[in-house]
Amino acid sequence: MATPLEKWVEQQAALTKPDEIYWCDGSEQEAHKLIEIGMKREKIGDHNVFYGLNHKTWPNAYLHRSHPTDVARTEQLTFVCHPDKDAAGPNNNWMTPNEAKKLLTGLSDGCMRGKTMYVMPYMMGHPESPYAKACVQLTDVSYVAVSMRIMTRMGKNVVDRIASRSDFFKGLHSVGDFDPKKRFIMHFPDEGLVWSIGSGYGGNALLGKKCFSLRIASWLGLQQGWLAEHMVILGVEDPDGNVTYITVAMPSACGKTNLAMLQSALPGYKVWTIGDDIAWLNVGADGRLYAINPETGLFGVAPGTSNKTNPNMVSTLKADGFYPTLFTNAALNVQTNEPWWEGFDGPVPKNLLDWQGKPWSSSGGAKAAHPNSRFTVSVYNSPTLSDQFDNPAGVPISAIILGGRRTQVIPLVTEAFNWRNGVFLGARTGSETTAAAAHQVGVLRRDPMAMIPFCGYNMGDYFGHWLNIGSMLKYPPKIFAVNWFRVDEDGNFVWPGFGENIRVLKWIIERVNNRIGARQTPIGLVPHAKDLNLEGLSIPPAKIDKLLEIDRRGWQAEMDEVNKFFSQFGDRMPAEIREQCKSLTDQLNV
Ligand code: OXD
Ligand code: MN
Repeated sequence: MATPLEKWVEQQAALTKPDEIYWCDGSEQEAHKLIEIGMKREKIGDHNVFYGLNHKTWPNAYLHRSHPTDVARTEQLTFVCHPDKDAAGPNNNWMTPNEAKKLLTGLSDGCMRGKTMYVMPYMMGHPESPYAKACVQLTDVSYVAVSMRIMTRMGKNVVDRIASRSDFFKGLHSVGDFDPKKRFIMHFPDEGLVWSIGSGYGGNALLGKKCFSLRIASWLGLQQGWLAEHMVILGVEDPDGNVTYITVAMPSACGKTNLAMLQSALPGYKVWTIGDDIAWLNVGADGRLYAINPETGLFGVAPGTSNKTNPNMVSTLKADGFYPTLFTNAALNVQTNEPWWEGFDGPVPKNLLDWQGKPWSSSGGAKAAHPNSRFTVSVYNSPTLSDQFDNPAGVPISAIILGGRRTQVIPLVTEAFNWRNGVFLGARTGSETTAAAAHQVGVLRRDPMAMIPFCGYNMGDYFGHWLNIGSMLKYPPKIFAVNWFRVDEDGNFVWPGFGENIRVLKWIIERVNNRIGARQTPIGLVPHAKDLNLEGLSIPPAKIDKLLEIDRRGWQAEMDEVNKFFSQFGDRMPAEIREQCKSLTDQLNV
């Protein structure tokens, strides 16, 4: 008799009508085969799905060019379909589940004709972890199948694990005909289902990532008492060999991957990578907060990545390890057959094809690599991989950092007074937008806990859930905000960032261990300049003071925006957060 999984696959095939159904086993041999298919048979527009790069300098690396209209997450086409609109909240696009399914059924009818349907069984999280989840995604493009093998633990064993159960998480994906008017990424949280059509790009198509591990998982976390967050997980080893585990929430393209693989500018410190994008946070039996990274790969922004900004990432990309490494919408150096992007090491190569495969010249002003061009690479190739990466229990978290990209107002680092004040600190976070999503770049938007595009339910309820998690913790982590992006009057970044960010992490660890004091201000605790190790940096003291000052005028304007943002959530905004907001506003106005 067919299992629920087999029946579900049959039903989706009856709708989408592929020529062939292929069950992935997740093996390396299979990845070779799928890449061959992508290089020879499957096409997107005029290009083959994969193009082989120079394997002497970039072992196992392939270039993928996406459809030119399909280069970033499309938040405006992403819906969370709870039966009740208020459950989705003003932070999500919403349709009733019935309406959404009717629309998608029409668009999906026959969408895989002439193609292969790949069936991908995968785990999010280590299979032995009590927090891991069994999932199955269907897709009609080899790029997504190969990417999912890098990003998740894909394998036949997941089918055995699901066996006759029907509570596995389901993802139906088709690139359709790439028509942006027929592109939708729909979530059905109560059914554990994601249905995505019309896009082959990252977060729209690799459904284990944003769709499942954040939007659906955040909803599961609300029901079950845990958190799914847009966070890096890292271990900072001090010169005595003690490792402190920290999570860091930042919006897309704000340097999370660089932070996760930071090469310390301070001698004796070392950063160990556990994750660069997603953390699932659970309350442990000992009353501490434990984090696992449900993913196994890094889907990072290529532009700006170099031996100067992130040497560990360059080593990861060039490692001859877990197969393969993919570049999406990078430029191509025709002479050497190597990928290239703005901000990479060395001079700009002479003969470049741009991200669409057309000859490129700097005189046109357009970038050669797409600003949101990406790499997809296994975390197992990273020289900084933590020995705790595969620990099914996760790592105990001592500090949570909630940050954003802010050229003005927000200090370099602020510590919340306690967990509940930390929830307010996260809730009031804003960030200037980047190319990771299809919208205008550089506009300030509120982005609480960097979750505005990813929270699968009403964000008012989300703040309440954070407060509840705090009550469940005997040893809550300390909560901080950071901002690496302040600029001076000439528009230059004041803080050097990258490997120098260890100086801020060091201050945070010292605060966690109650080794140093801090200055109390209405917005939180900020460092005494003397407690920041600035040895070897040439930033004038006046500029450091500026990074640590409380700009009262700026904060008053900030709180006006925060009040406006919070008011959208009406009564779903916890009274306690509203009160903290009022109290801070009053203090700033005296
Ligand atoms: C990502 C994103 O791809 O946040 O991680 O956009
Ligand atoms: Mn992300």
